[in-house]
Amino acid sequence: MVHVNLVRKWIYILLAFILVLTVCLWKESRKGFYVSFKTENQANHIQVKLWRWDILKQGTAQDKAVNGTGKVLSSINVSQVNVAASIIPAGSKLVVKPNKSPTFIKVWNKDSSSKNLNPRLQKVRKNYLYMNKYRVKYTGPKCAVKSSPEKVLCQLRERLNFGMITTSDGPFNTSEWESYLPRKNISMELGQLGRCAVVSSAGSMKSSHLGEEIDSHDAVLRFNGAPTKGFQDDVGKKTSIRLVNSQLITVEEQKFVTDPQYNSGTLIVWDPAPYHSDIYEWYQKPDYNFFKSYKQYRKTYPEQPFYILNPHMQWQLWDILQENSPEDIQPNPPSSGMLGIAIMMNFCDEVDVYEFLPSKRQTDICHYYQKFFDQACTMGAYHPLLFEKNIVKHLNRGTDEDIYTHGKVTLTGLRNVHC
Ligand code: NCC
Repeated sequence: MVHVNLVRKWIYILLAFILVLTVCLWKESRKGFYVSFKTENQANHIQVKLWRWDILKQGTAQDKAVNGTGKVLSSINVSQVNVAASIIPAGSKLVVKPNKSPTFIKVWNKDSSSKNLNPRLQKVRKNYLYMNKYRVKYTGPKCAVKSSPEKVLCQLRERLNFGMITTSDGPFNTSEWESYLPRKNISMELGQLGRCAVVSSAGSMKSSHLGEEIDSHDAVLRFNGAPTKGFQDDVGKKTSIRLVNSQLITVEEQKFVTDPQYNSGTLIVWDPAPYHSDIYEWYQKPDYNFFKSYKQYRKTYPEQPFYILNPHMQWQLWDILQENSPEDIQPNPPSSGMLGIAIMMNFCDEVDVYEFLPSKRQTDICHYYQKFFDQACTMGAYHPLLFEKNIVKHLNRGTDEDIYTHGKVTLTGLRNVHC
C-alpha cells in the first residue's frame, strides 16, 4: 500500500513537472526577438521584431536580413510589396511590433518593375513605347542600378529648369501675351518656402484624417480638380499652389473658369510637348490647345497669379527618370504629381508628399473625390508613374512607417542640396 502511494506521488510530481515545462516552453515561443535591419532608406535603421514562427518558416532569415544576402523582389503584386521584400525572401512575413499588436507593413519597393504591373497595364505600357507619340529619342545612359539619392538630387538641382513662360520665350513675345502673362517672377511671387506639402489625389487620401497635418505646412500644392470642400478632415483646406494639366482647363473649360475652387493660391498649367522641342514647335501644336481658356481665366481673374510651366522641364525630368530606371519607361511626360513634387522641391526647404506612395489605405479607387476604380491611377498607364514612385521612394528621408501609416514621404528641398 505504501509502495502504491509512493508511485502515485511520483506520477503527480512528474505530471506537474511536465505541465510547468509546457507552460515555460509556450511562453518562450511567444517571445519575439529583435533584428536590426536596414530599410531601403539608408538613414533609417528600424528595430523590427521578427516573430520566431516567421523565422522558423523562412529558415535563416535573420542572417539574411542582417547581411542582405536574401535580396529578392517579392513576387506579390507590386502595389503590395512588403517593406522587407528586398531583404527577406518572398512570401515571408515581416512583423513590426512597435507596440503590443503585430502589424504587417507594406510599402512601395523602389525597385518595382513593369513585370509587377497587371497584364492590362503591361500591355498599355508596351503600346505607348511602340507609339512614341512625342518622338522621344533618348540617348543618355540607362542605369541598371539607380544613382545614390544624393546624386539624383544633384541631377534634379542641376538639370531642371523651373522657369515659367515669359514674354522672352519666342512666340509669347507679343503685346497681347504681355497683357496676359504674370509680370512677377514666380520665385518672387512664392518667396522662399520652408515646409511644404504635396497632396496626391489618390483614393487612399480618404479617411486619412491628415487635413490638420497638411495645413500645418507653409505651403500646400494640389492637383487638377482635387477639391478641399467637404474633404477638409482628410486633405486640409489650404491651397497655395494648384498644378493643372492642359486637358483639364481645355476640356472642362467652363467649369475651370466658373468653379471657385480654382480661385485660391497660385495656378500653374502644363501641357505635354514633343520631346525637347523648341517652344515655337510646341506653341503651334500643343497637346491641348489651352491658350484660349488660359486667356479667358486671366481676363476673369487678373489678380490671381497663373503661370504656364516651361515645357522643357517635363522632358528634363523625364530624362532623369529614364536614366535611373533599368527598363524603358513610357515615353510620355511625367504625371502632374511628379512635376508638382519637383516644383515644390525647388521652392521649399523640405517637402512632405502625401499618398503618392500608397499607405495602408491603398485602394483602386482613383481619386478621393470620385467613385471611380482604376489601378492605372496609382500604377500608371500613360504616365510613367511606377518609375516616378521608384525615384520618390529612393529619395525618401522619412521612415517606412510614415509611408505605411500616412502615405508620407519627406524630400529635401533642392536649395539645400550641395553638389
Ligand atoms: O488623376 P490626376 O492626374 O488628376 O491626379 C493627380 C496626381 O496624383 C497622383 N495620383 C493620383 C491618383 C492615384 N490613385 N495615385 C496617384 O499617385 C498622380 O501623381 C497624379 O499625377 C495628371 O497627372 O494630370 C492626371 O490628370 C488626370 C486628369 O486629366 C485630371 O484629373 C483632370 O480631369 C488624368 N486622367 C485622365 O486623363 C482620365 C490622369 O491620368 C493624370
